[in-house]
Amino acid sequence: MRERVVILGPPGAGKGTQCKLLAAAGGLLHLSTGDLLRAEVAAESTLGQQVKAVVAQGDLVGDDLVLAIVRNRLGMHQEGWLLDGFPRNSTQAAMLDDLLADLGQPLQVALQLQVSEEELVARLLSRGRSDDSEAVVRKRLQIYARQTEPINAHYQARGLLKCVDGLGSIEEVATRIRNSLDERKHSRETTC
Ligand code: B4P
Repeated sequence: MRERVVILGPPGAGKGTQCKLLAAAGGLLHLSTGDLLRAEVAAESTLGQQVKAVVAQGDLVGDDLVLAIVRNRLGMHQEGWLLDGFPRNSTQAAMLDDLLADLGQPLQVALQLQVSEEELVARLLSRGRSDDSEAVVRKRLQIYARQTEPINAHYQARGLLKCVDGLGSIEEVATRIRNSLDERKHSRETTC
């Protein structure tokens, strides 16, 4: 059976970086809501025009809009998948539970990448994306602490949460993630 995994963690934790590796190795769909929103902005679509300012300021895009994007993609894909950047708050977590129940595709693991704030700021400022100025990065970290981090408890209560140290080289982190997902197949123990 292919894996169905949510990757959680603050901005700059390396969710996108690690999902690309995992998806390539395991033949999984990598669904990044951030990438999909940036693609809409780049295409200057009607949707892109709506979300451009929101993303540039580091705020979260509306829940219904993001859910519509995820629903479309998952509905077309019955095999394994990695959700990167979604859910981002408790409303999106509840929406995802309902969507996966509708699709008959229960989540197997919510994997949280852990990185110190100092390292996150350094990574994001050196990446230099247009929403990576210091003020916007600090705002995104505050929104993460207020709205996204609390959803770890949602997954912990269901016995689905796994935590992985996101510090170290990209290859070291990838090995830790792989080991954590492999352990998961043999045990339902939550390790955070
Ligand atoms: P995202 O695209 O999700 O961006 P992110 O959290 O900044 O990136 P990520 O954690 O994936 O880090 P990455 O691998 O790139 O969100 C952007 C915006 O989109 C949000 O602010 C919001 O406006 C909107 N949005 C997205 N999803 C939404 C939702 N569900 N609801 C509402 N709004 C939503 O790594 C970062 C950097 O670190 C890279 O330069 C990378 O090379 C480097 N790096 C990675 N691993 C490293 C390692 N081990 N060591 C050193 N550097 C490393």
